[in-house]
Amino acid sequence: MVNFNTAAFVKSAASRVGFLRDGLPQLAFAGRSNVGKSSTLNCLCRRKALARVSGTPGKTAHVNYFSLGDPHPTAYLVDLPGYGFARVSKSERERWGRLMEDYFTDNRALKMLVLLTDARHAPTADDCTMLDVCRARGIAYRVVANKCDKLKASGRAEAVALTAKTLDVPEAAVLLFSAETGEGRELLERELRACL
Ligand SMILES: Nc1nc2c(ncn2[C@@H]2O[C@H](COP(=O)(O)OP(=O)(O)O)[C@@H](O)[C@H]2O)c(=O)[nH]1
Ligand SMILES: [Mg+2]
Repeated sequence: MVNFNTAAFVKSAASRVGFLRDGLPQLAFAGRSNVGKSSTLNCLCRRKALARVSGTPGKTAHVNYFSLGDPHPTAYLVDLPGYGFARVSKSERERWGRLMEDYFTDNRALKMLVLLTDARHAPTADDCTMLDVCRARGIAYRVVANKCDKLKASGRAEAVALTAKTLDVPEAAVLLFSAETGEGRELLERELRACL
């Protein structure tokens, strides 16, 4: 059984020539810049700084790979470049689009895409596009509404409903999560294990 505690950084790819194509299963994490992708990876792996947590989103996009399995990798966690940051140039956005397109093309090793959203806000058009890509390519996905520690207890059901409605998924596809408190971690871990 794959152990998330064994995660180790493998490499950063700036284009498809750097992609890992060794056939080992991949679990990818996508979402807007600053939504908490790196924090969620750290939370899953019970590490403080496996993936860098940044307060300054929008830097040059890379696909970051972390291996699971010790001593030999048996799967990868993949931190996909964030999107939706307003202050990036058109050429950077186009580079991001090509990188993502390349990552999803013919990637049979991709077992699950975890789409991270901010539980306090409606998902964006870019988030909807991400799920459309999954649907079009038959990639399994899970919606993780992060930062739920910031919700009032009375706002939780409403947050799930808004997220599900905006993304056009069943409410059961939305997991309230907090990388800060660890809420939802065990469930997400179980689900990720199950698709490896
Ligand atoms: N309150 C709260 N803050 C979070 C949570 N997850 C991430 N953050 C904060 O959100 C900011 C961006 O996190 P980061 O992981 O770098 O986002 P990324 O750009 O998607 O990788 C940081 O200041 C984190 O501390 C969470 O679950 N709750
Ligand atoms: Mg990050």
